[in-house]
Amino acid sequence: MTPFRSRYVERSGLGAILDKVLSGERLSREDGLALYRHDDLLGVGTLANHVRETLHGDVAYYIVNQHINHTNVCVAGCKFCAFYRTAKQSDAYVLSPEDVERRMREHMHEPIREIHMVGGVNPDLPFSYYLDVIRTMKRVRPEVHVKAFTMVEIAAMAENFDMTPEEVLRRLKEAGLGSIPGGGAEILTDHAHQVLFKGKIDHRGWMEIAKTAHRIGLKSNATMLFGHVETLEERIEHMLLLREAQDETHGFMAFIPLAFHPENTRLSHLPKPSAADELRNLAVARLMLDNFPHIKAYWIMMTPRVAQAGLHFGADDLDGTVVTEEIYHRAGSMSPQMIGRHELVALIEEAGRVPVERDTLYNPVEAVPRRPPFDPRAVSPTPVDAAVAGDAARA
Ligand code: V47
Repeated sequence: MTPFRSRYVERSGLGAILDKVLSGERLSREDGLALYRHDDLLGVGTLANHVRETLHGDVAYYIVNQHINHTNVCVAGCKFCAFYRTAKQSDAYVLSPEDVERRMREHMHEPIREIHMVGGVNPDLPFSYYLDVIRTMKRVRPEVHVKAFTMVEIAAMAENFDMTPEEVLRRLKEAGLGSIPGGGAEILTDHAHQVLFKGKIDHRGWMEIAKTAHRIGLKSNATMLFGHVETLEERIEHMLLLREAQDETHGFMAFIPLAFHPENTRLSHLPKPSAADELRNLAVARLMLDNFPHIKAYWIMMTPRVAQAGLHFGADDLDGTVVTEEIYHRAGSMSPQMIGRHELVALIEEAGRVPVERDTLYNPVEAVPRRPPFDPRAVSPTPVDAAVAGDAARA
């Protein structure tokens, strides 16, 4: 960290946490709470930015992907959700494998590397539906990585089809599943579970399935839905549970804080979290989750501009181009449904970072930076750093 920045962090009253960060000491529960309560957001952001730059230099990742929500029918009844419908409602839907194929074929001209598929807990679908949908996606685009079905959906499949979660995961993997998205975690505490989403698995169930997936070689992400009924203590508890699990499995790729969008939900009276709160959550996550390689500023949720600022508050990834997203748009998201690859690249460059297109597992697809790269000798090399350094040497 530059002397100017470390003086700034010290003067803002974060000297003790700065010392821990610089010496690589793990932050405690109390440190996490202090970061949430500290009144100087820029001080917290400067600390997080230091960790982010130590891990990733100036690189910011993006992916060209397509989101497909296969059904909005759901029996979980989560209070924060504007997306779900009961099977009898007129706008309830299920996409058949043929519908999924049609949606994919509309975008065959784009270099899509990932399909991100999540949906409701729909008890009317047979297990063969999930296998067919995955096989269809792999037939239409064999090179595409299928990141699909939350831990909650996996748990429901195990229960409905009388299988263990491991059996479900193994069979989905055999059909072509590549990894698991991070949804359904919400806030991993009993209080939040009771108040908001008692119709689905609690933190024990979510974590058990995440660990099982990791054990059989499926990586996953982890989200945190914040800004509703949870306390700051619960946000830290959520992160500590994830950090502990990651020490055990090393299977999480990215952490994604999701700000609650209240519109059209049963909690529509609540205010939407501020942009400052969104930035602070990225920063606290980057500092607390010292064993998570990536922190994602999900632009579709945060808006492109706030996500761009997030690249200086701990985030190293903006996620993807995202074609037709429904969960947040039903809940009042004002973001566009899709931005082109060039716009994503421009957003990253405008933020003073080096865009690197990645695949789902964070392997760089195209490691040629458009701006002069950061000094690779200043940080420990990641695969991307090494690729960037190699390109610079060849130029
Ligand atoms: O679990 C639902 C959230 C999640 C609302 O793994 C809401 O790369 C805000 O899994 N306001 C599903 N959030 C989305 C998801 C995801 C998204 C982006 C990236 C990845 C990844 C995964 O959406 C749900 C829930 O936490 N959600 N309703 C709402 N009104």
